[in-house]
Amino acid sequence: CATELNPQPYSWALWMGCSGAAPHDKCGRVPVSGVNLRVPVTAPRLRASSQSQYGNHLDNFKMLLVVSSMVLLSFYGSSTALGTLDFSLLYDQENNALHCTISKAKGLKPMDHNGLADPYVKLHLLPGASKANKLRTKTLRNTLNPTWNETLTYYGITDEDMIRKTLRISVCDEDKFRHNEFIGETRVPLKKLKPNHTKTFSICLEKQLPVDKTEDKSLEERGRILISLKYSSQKQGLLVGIVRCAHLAAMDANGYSDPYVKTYLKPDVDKKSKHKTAVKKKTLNPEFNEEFCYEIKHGDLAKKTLEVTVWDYDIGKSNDFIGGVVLGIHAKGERLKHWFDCLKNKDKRIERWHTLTNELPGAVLSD
Ligand SMILES: [Ca+2]
Ligand SMILES: [Ca+2]
Ligand SMILES: [Ca+2]
Repeated sequence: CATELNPQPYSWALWMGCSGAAPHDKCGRVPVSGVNLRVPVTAPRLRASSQSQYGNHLDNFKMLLVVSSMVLLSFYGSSTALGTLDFSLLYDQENNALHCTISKAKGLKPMDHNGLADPYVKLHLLPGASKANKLRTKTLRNTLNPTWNETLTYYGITDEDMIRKTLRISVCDEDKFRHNEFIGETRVPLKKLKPNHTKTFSICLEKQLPVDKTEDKSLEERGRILISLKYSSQKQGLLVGIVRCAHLAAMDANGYSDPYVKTYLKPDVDKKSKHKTAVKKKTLNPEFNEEFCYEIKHGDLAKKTLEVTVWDYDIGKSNDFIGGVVLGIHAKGERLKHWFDCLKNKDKRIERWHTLTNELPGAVLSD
């Protein structure tokens, strides 16, 4: 391609365009030993008028090549040699599950003195990064080309999550005596996925991306809860089912919680609406399968809100609040829709996943 150069536009873009055959892999890396500057062998065809002008152009061109190659080396040599990652994602809509299969990484950046690393992959759902929504693979020792073939699953993923959330996948190096080190990451907005359709990715890891400043930090996710609602005309009441929770935040030093769930139907004038499930010991994914009945006329239900909170039972000190959710006509999104669908469909049991957050607007929390 060098012979086709015109003397005037010796620009960066032209050089880049011309360097299509230059050695670089799909991550844009230029192997240091293989840097091959394509200085034109044949003189460019010139319309220029004088020999001295031509000489100047050639000097400028050589200078530009040298500068370009230095820029290229420092840019690609350091920043993108982080490695590649292969994974696939599947949103199982019916079961509200997001399956993330981490296959393998290649050419990871060496992180340890022996020129190798001990890589593992960490997943986060953004916004709302917290311990509760973090999943990780096992660590593979002393390798830059790890094969995990591990499937990590998020349960309780709603269609709303699929529109709103981004999956952050990062590769880190485990260290015994120091903090684990970040190697590289990638982010997938979940709206890119079609329900029930596996999508395969093969990406180049990037440097840590800045956290989105618009992210709402006031509400932190603390896990998910599967709730069923049914207005029973036979019992003249609302049946609230606490089915199970997933990915709860750990509130004990052992990395687990001892969760139980409380429900209130508010306003609660005679303080009789409290119901409590049993405590499940040492788990972040408890199954409760308990149902409570609130006797209430169907017509009065629209004015009420259902407050559901999850707690960690502790011995010898007050229990820790894990997270909660409020359903009612003043709620938003899935929380409003679930309540509305229940009011509209008498005698039909409607089960939905909800996100638990660290705060409940307008609620006074007491254990
Ligand atoms: Ca290490
Ligand atoms: Ca605790
Ligand atoms: Ca506890």
